[in-house]
Amino acid sequence: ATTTTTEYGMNTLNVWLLKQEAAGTIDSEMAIMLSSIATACKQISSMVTRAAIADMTGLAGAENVQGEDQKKLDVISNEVFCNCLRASGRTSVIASEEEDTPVGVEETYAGNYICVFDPLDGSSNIDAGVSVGSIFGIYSETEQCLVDDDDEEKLAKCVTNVCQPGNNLLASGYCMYSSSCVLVLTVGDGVYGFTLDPSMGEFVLSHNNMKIPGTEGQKIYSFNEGNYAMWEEGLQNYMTSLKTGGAEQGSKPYSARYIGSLVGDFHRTLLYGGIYGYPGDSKNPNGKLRLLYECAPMSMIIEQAGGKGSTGRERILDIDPTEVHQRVPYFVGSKHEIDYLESFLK
Ligand code: P6P
Repeated sequence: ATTTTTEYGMNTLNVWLLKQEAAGTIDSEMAIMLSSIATACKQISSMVTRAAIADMTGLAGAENVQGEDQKKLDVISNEVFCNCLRASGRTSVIASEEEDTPVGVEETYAGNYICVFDPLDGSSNIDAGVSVGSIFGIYSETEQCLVDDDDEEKLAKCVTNVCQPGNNLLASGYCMYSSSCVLVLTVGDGVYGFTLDPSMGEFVLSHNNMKIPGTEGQKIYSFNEGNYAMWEEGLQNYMTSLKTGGAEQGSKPYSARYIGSLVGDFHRTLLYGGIYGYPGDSKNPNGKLRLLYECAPMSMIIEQAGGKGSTGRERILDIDPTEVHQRVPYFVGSKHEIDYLESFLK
């Protein structure tokens, strides 16, 4: 008799990483980085799930560099990510949404990767139990940034020099903390999803070689339409066409789905198709989302899954950052949806 295991059931993240290393897709250094990030995500998942019980909801009483009120879990999630990356011994510099400037890892633990991340995106949803997520990107340290780690400005400049997504973003991913905890990542060879099995504390392969649906996908648009009045005219015309074009052409009109949490809205778009957007507007011409640790990593994933990530006028992965927390208008989703959107913004 032969034992049968489901194709995914026993493919834990660590087994998957060892297989990728054996196949030469990644080296052991990257395997250690991703395993360390997965450990951070497991810890954050546990804290998010128990937030209301462990008095982890509410404000931390401080603001981040973005001028946003930090939630308790923002601060703690950031510490968890930083600690796991330091312990990996493979990280040289950390750039986080929750850190004013990039942070060098002490020499003894330093490695050759720069890791950028938003440790807990969408945390304004935490108190309501709505899905939130962590987003990360891993760049190879092509310059010795650590030599400047006592000069904040030089270190930040080195990070933006190194973190050019189009040619130096080696891996990216997100972990969604929702009805299930799903870690989705790419190392440049397809997109893979791992669902946390709390009964054994392991991420297990659940979404093999993910591809975003094309025209066969669901007609879903995901925007905060509360900002409609501040949008440029081309975008307003685009939005109107989604709401009326379908009916006029006799086809099913679009559905609006907006969680207000990038990771949740992105994950649904990746699985079902459609478009998510956080446009610039008359108040914030560059929108709200950050290039380095939100739009670039998410755009690497969507392109590896056959979709597109755009500012509406430019491919996200063609943009070289000029400062760590810079914002860009962001549209992401099925290729035909982004192409249609861009046709209104010419
Ligand atoms: P708004 C969360 O704060 C976030 O950065 C993204 O996760 C989310 O998509 C967006 O902002 C929501 O912003 O202005 O619609 O509340």
